[in-house]
Amino acid sequence: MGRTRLVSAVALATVLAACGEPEEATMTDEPADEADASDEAAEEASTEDDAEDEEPASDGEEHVIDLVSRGHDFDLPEEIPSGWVTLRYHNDSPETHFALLADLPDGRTAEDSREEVVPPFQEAMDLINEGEPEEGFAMLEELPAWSAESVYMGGPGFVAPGEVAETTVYLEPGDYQVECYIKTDGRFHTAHMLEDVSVTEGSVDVGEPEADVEVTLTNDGLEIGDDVEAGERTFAVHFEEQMLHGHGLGHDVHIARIVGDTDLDEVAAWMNWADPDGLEVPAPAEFVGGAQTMPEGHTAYITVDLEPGEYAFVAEVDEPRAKGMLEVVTVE
Ligand SMILES: [Cu+2]
Repeated sequence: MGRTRLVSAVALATVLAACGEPEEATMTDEPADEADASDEAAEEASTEDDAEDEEPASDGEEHVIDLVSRGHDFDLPEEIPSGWVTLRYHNDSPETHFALLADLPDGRTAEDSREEVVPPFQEAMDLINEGEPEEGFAMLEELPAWSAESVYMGGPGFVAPGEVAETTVYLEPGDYQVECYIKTDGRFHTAHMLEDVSVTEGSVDVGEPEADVEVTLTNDGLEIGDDVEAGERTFAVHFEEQMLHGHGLGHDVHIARIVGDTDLDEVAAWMNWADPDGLEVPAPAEFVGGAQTMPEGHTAYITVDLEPGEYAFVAEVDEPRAKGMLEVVTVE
């Protein structure tokens, strides 16, 4: 689970009072660090803009990094070059997973997260599962201050067993970690699915991908710009606005095939990790990828091979339907 503070709708007011601006809380909830983190985020956004200006449009070339899960694990390179990177995630395991990158504060590693961040989240979840949500959310007071300085920088969304998903993001050099916090029997996968990855200065000369369909995420919902045709399609996911939702995280988007027995109410309810049934395997739908949460102003690209049929585009937030963050698309 992430470094952003966990908050329930119940605990939201308390946590926000302690943490400052809600919009900033996805990047930092320590007032002393707010300015630094904001600057950093602004710098990242402007660097990305520069890169977009300077680099030629992609001529189909990609820099692909393969990630593989065979169980509760990640197999990936220790180092990847900065720039536009396509993360191709092979889920060779029997459970749904994802691969979320976080840019860690200087000097921090996945080991620090394992020791100081994962345990309070698991204890919180255990208490929520035991019917003690207030005590559970209180556990998140135990999170170390540095954890709030991590910045989620996207990555492949939910991927069903046996599927391969591709998500392209722009990565600045730095020390990152990759994690999955799906749950099995109430236990976050993060206990094992949490690895360091270093993004190095050696920038690769690959342009920004070209999209077939634009997807826009604002605080008012998700919008899909065009009709979607069957075949291999690339979606540009624009994080036009970002906010802290009731479960303590920003929004994102995941794509699920709707088949005969897919229950969209069940899919919507599954999107809240702080619910005992939320993010618990087996997933209620066959997910084929997505774009994990990023700060406002960033864009991620999802490339997916779509068969004709219906698909749900849904954000991993509490109450995605009420928030306009669950859209059904007919692919023809
Ligand atoms: Cu997982």
